[in-house]
Amino acid sequence: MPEINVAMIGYAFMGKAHSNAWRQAPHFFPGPLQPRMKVICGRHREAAAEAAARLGWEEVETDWRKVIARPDIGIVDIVTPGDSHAEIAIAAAQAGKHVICEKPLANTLPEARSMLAAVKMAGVRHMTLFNYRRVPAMRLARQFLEQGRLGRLFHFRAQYLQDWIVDPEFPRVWRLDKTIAGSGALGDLGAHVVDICHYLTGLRLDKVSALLVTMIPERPLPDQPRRMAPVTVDDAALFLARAGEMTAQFEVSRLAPGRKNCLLLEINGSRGSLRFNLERLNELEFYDRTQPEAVQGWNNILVTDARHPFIPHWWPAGHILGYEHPFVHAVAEFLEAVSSGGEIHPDFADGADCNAVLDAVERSAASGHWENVQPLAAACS
Ligand code: SOE
Repeated sequence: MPEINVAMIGYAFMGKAHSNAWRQAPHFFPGPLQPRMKVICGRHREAAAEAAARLGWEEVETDWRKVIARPDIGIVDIVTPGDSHAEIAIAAAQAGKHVICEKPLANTLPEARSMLAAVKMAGVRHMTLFNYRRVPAMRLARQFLEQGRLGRLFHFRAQYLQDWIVDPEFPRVWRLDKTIAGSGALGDLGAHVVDICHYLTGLRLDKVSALLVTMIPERPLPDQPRRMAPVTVDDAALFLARAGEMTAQFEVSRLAPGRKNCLLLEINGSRGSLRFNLERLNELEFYDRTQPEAVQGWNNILVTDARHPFIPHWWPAGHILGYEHPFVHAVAEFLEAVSSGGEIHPDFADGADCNAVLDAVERSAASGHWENVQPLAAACS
């Protein structure tokens, strides 16, 4: 089977999730291309070497430019903080590499547009890794929506809540610094639910009215706990949106005690409704109004049967999946797209669509008015 060498730039939390995916994909989704975990890249050699040994990468490099210049590398997987996504992805595309990039695609809309233009110009395959699209229950939900089982769409409702920065003594880590992270809960959590809204409904959010709040404006520096530094991103974001006639509402926060990684969705249509909770990710709730009235009620579907998406590759019915599996699905489908030259979603256009919504949210929070989501530039279409 032909091999393709993969280089991963970055090695922290997402580096662990992606490394596991590269390792597992060929075992559970044997496909046309065998990925080889060739080189991992990080600025600090010792830490990168430790990650390489633990996560299973063959070589270590400290300069991503050297990685991209290597002719033996076929895929570049970017898991660094958002401030370096654009530079690395554009250089990788220009060097003819296929590119995977963690979400959000970029810290700003202009950067996202340049990234999209670069991959299109280079003719390489590209993917924004919104992992939740490949939770089996999410793909099943999408099938229901495509089949018209919800009818005319009225409302999309999403909350994504975490609690890891509730303590005011929690340090001002990079995710709380706008120059590195771009935004706070908005880009980190809001990006996921905006993308899921686009994915499930097939509609694009077109206008928003938003509020961004920072409740804990300064925190101790990680390496100097007696010195305080300003938090320059939002702790929480709330926004209303429209996609044509459908209304959408979003609440994302990292200040919600008890909510660990709680992504809740509800979609209401003329024929029924869907509900999903990421902390119960093997389940999808469906209310079908077309059933006889006497039996109408919420059905809780355990999405672990062989007829459900992705499941035949894993375990027998009822043997549940977890957080790491959607990353495996993403990598396996990306390898297929690289091999066939076919389309893969979410691509950089989907990533840029999401950035366009985040951009409108930031403008609306600043202006206090409804703001239109800018369409992607014609140059990118
Ligand atoms: C933030 O805590 C975070 O790790 C996000 O960055 C991920 O995208 C999300 O999947 C889980 O939460």
